[in-house]
Amino acid sequence: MSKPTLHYFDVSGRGELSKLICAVGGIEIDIVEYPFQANGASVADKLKAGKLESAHTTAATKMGMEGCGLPILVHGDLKICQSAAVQDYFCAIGPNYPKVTPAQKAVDDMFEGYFEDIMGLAAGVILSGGDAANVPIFMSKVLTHLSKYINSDGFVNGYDTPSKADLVILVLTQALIPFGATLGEGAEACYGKFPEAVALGERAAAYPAVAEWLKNDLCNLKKPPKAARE
Ligand SMILES: N[C@@H](CCC(=O)N[C@@H](CS)C(=O)NCC(=O)O)C(=O)O
Repeated sequence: MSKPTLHYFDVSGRGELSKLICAVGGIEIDIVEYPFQANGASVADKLKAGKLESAHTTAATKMGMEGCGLPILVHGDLKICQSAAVQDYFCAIGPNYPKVTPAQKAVDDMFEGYFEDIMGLAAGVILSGGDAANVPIFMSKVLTHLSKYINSDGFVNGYDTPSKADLVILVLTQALIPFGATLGEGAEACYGKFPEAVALGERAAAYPAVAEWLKNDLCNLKKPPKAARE
């Protein structure tokens, strides 16, 4: 079968976690990038703003995925959207991804669920005029809870290899869009309260396959949208 193709914007957002999972799992993917353009973060905001005509909506329609947000994954006959579905598919097919038990997967999924919650909040600040003051409050709430599952060394599920939980923490503590950008000058104070989470993000970033990915031109973890790059 041909390589999976991941369609996403030219920012970290919801796409980077899938790319990190592929790096850990040893999956080669093709990536198609679109200029970061959206008419809101929540379903309510998108419905209020009305239909968006853009490169990604046109491409989605051409793929038979009209009205679907990104990421979109195409692999052979499989064509899906929804980031959690895409992420889990990559976890399942990656030969090097840790073989997590149901309990370990449940922990991973909990991290992923919080990631989606705070993604919606922080993206809403960038896209729909949401209140940036809420981001450090909710980031602190999320990291307070997730830190209970973080050890002072190693990865959350106890493998030598990071799984979804560790990669979520890497993105939560290091991504520019939407977290660094919305925390702004308050980022240091916010993350400073969670040294174990920050250290886990750094451990995950230092894992060889991840470290290699972070050097890839298509890694957007710390980059602004292409239009804003020099
Ligand atoms: N619940 C969906 C949300 C998808 C979503 O809203 N994606 C954003 C980018 S992160 C998007 O494509 N926005 C533009 C649009 O919906 O056209 C998921 O987890 O994938």
